[in-house]
Amino acid sequence: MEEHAKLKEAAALRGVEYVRDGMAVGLGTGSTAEFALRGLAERVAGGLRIVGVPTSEKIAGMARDLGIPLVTLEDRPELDLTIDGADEVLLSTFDVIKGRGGALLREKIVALASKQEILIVDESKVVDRLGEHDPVPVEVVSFGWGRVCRELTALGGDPQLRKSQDGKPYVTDSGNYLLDCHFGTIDNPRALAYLIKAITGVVEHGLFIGIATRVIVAHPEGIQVYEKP
Ligand code: A5P
Repeated sequence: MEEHAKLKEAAALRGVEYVRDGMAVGLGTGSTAEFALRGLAERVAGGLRIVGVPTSEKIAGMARDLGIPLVTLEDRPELDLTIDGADEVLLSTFDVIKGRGGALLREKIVALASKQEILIVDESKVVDRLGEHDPVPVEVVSFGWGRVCRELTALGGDPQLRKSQDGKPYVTDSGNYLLDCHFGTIDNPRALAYLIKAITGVVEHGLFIGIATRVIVAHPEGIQVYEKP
């Protein structure tokens, strides 16, 4: 396994240690979250009794194949914890960008239903300012997406419609489009989050503000666990 993947796996397996018998667990999306899913499945095979709420159709399918029992948020409106990856993390505030994997809407709904949101990342995800490397993905209804683009441009976002490999617009699990917005470094993520959410046609965005409760960062030298500041 390449070094980067090893770090993702190390962070994921540390995250899985927080899962206890009887918990309802949000199952994140992305390559790091998939390592956590496999770690969780091993514990389930060993007798751990949990139920999971998946944040994407892909993770739901993997969880079923791995033997992790699934429920919906209607069955379990309050979850004990969620384990998920992230694209950029600001450790000073726990503000985060998520959504490169396209699952930000369900990820945010599940995170908000959870008492704890545990983020598992390799050190490359830790930034000094949000927006350093990654765009902010914005999920929008497909009808009139061009108009929303203009509003996001007015906010300085330089939105790009995300495309699938076949060149057609990428469609999320909830049937929406994604606009990847390149704001550059973001001075005030909370204010930007409000401004984006206020645009009619926006369903949700990838700025996760005040949601994460614990961040697990894997470095080549070892793991560091950060609690909400
Ligand atoms: C999925 O929509 C994203 O929010 C992921 O959590 C994020 O892209 C991290 O992905 P990796 O773990 O694959 O880096």
